[in-house]
Amino acid sequence: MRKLILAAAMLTPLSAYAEVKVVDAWIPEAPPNAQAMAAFMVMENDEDKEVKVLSAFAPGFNTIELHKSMEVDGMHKMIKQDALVVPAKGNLTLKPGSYHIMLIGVQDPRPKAGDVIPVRLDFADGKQMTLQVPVKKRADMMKRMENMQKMQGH
Ligand SMILES: [Cu+2]
Repeated sequence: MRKLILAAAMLTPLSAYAEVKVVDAWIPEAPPNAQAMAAFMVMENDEDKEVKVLSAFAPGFNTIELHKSMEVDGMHKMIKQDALVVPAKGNLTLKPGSYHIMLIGVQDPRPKAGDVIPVRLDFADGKQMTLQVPVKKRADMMKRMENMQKMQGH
């Protein structure tokens, strides 16, 4: 009986979570010499209180960090974040030029377009959610997003 329950839990769709729903998750395919990759997604929070992601995990990488890209004195920098905060009744968008989950130290075999990487989010209340995030060619996705974020750095 216990085994059956576990199996059912593992089949739960990626976005099923009491407080946060994740949509449009993707990881751009990286050039062969890149040491890191990034995961992007939109986190939607229907609750009356904010939700915090404190850390993340994905197999095939040495270190996972929460980052925000920003311009500091005219330089493009990535600032490590203690948490990704999804506001109450609001969204947090992880996208190029802004918040992202940094996947550092790419191990072999290197992920390529068409692969799916399980990315686990660890929330402040102790809950976890694992997303099946597709790797996609950056050019294809950027073309699609172009109209939405013309003002973003890259
Ligand atoms: Cu980063």
